[in-house]
Amino acid sequence: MTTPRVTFYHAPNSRSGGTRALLEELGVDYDMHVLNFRKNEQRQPEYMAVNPMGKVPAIGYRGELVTEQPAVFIFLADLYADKGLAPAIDDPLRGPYLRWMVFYGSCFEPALVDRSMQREPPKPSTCPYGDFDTMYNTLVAQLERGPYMLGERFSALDVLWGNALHWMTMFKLAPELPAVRAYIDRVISRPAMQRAAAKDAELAAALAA
Ligand SMILES: N[C@@H](CCC(=O)N[C@@H](CS)C(=O)NCC(=O)O)C(=O)O
Repeated sequence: MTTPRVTFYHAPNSRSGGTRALLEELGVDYDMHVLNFRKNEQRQPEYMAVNPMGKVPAIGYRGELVTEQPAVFIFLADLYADKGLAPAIDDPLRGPYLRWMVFYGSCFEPALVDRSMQREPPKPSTCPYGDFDTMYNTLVAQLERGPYMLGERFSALDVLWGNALHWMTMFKLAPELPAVRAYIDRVISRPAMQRAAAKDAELAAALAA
């Protein structure tokens, strides 16, 4: 049976860029619904009816909606399991895979947002990510085991983290340690990542014109 196509809700130069890169790595066909942030299309009734958060990425599949980057990544990599970007449930790497997917949304993003807003986080024992240095050192220690988040195995995790660290170090929100830089370069130099970046730059230019 062929897998039904997903609808991908996307805006260039946004968090949905990572999902575009993942779809490119998977090499699957999909329908793309582009939202022009310059025109605030993500906040218009048509899209708010799709995703009441008014945010991307979002995936429509068989009448259901998937949002939140880690969920979107887990969903797509499992949907196209034959592409080999997600360890299966009985693979010992499945637990670490889920750990680092969820770490992204529950620890890394909140820590980066607090840092970018120069907001004082709660004390480490009540803060979801402890404190910034502990969160980041834990992540970097995993990267140092390399070459990928799961060691020798490249997975959807690397698309998520490679892309996020690329942007966050560029904005100077995440320290560009040597292991982090090497990891980013390893991931973003992949042909699919390069293709996704080029397509997104083209799309951004077309929307800006
Ligand atoms: N928690 C969401 C955050 C998504 C998000 O903040 N997306 C931004 C793009 S960088 C967005 O759609 N912003 C448009 C808006 O809020 O109007 C996720 O991880 O997917």
